[in-house]
Parts: sequence; C-alpha cells; structure tokens
Amino acid sequence: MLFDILTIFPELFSSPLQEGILRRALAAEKITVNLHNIRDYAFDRHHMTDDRPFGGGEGMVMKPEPLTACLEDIQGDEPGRVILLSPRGKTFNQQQAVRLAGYSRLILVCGRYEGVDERFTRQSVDEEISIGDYILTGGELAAMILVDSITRLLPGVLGCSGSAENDTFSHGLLKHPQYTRPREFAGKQVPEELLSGNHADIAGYRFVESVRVTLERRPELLGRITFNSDECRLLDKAGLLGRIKKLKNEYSCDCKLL
Ligand code: 9D3
Repeated sequence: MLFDILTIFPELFSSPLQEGILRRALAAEKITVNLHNIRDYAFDRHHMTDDRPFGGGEGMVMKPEPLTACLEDIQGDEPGRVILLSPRGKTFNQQQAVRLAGYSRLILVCGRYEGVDERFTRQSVDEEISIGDYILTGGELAAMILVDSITRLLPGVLGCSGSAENDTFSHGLLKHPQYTRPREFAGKQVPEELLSGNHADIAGYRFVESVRVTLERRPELLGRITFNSDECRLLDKAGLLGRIKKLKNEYSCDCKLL
C-alpha cells in the first residue's frame, strides 16, 4: 500500500511511524508513506496555503491551487484514491478500513483551519472521511488513524495471521475481559473458569462475558446479532437473555432467540 499524505505539518507524522507495527510494516515495505508539504506548492510570494473566506466569517480556508499543484506533482503511474479528512465527511469505521485496504494507493489530504475551498474538493477529491463526532485541530491525526487501521489489515503485517479477523467489530461483540499472571492481584482472583483448562467452559465463559460487556457499553451492537440455541442457553443461564430479548424488540430486529 502506498500512502501519500498532503499536509502543512509533515513532522506530525514522524513519531507515530517510527514505533511498533507501523515501523515494521514500513521496514518490510508492506507500506510506503510519502509526506508532501503543501507549502512547497504555494508559489506566491508568502507561500500562502490559506486565505480569508469569501462572504466573511471566522477563520481561514485552504487555497485550492497549492493542493491541486501538489496532487498533479505526485500523480505518477499508480492512480490513487483521493481522500479528504474533514469533519463533514462520512464517519470512518472498521468496514471502511477493510474497503480502503483494498486500494493499492491512498492519497490523504489533511485539512486545517475552517476547511478547504469547495472547488478543490469537487474537482479532485473522491471521498471525504471524518473519524467521529468531535472537533480536531486538523486532519493530520485523522489521517494517521486511517494509516494505522488500514495497515494492520494488510497481508503479512500482523504476526499472527488470524488476529485481524478475530477482533472486536469483526464478529460484532466487544472483547471479553482478559487476565494474565499473577493469579491473585490486589486481593482479586482470576475468574476460576479461565483456570479450569476446559476449553469449552472457557469459550462459554468468554462468550457470556463478551455479551455482558457489550450489553452494558454498546447495546446498539447487539441489535444486529443473532444467537444460536447453544448461545441462547448460555445467556439464559447467565441471566442475560431477558435483557437481550427486550433490546432486540426495541431495535425491531427479527428475534431468533430460542
Ligand atoms: C465551526 C465548524 N467546525 C466544523 C465542525 C469547523 C472546523 C473544526 C475543525 C473545521 C475543521 C476542523 C478541523 N478538523 C478536521 O480537519 C478533521 C476532523 C475533525 O475535526 N473531527 C473528526 N474527523 C476529522 S477529519 C478532519
């Protein structure tokens, strides 16, 4: 995967790319990240990348010419999907990460200030993406989140090949709680089901705890899941089935419980 990132703050990307899995993916050439300073394409006397909005109002708007000149300069042979990181974009999620991991080149344009001149967006941008309903100072950290979440999906990036699919959001439940040594910490024991060595018991316990934590924190995720009869029996035994049935009805999904 080739990532091109257009930004007025290329230095913001240096340390996140120098650690852990991203560092390894770069070293193994699973990804390439080319940083382009938009200011290098501002050819006016003051190298201006932004200007005041027509019609007045707060803040500044990114000028279209430097962005366009930068895109033209980096075009090359491999056509890239051009993504503008913007609070007006469609909200990013795991499904979109999987979709974008299917491209061979992504060109990420980081907005700053109040936004980008709409003519650039119309002419050159394929899609606008937001990372969620909160306000950032610019698109750089959002772009980094795309790079991070997409890179770990690429073949050969994660050590253990199954671990990307095994995640929360792939099967739709939040992860069960995890424990490691020591067996007793601050007077609290590790749940005995996990020490039993019985794989079926462990899987059953983890399933129930996954549902419990999902029910508490992200009940809307359960609306989309159907459980088989074994799973329903486990949930009933744990006293969770009633709450799940009620929730399913609230989300008006077809209820295949028991
Ligand atoms: C007053 C209107 N604001 C829109 C919510 C203006 C504004 C705030 C923050 C315009 C740009 C920004 C900078 N944010 C981004 O560039 C951005 C962003 C975000 O703020 N939240 C979530 N995802 C993203 S992706 C890019």
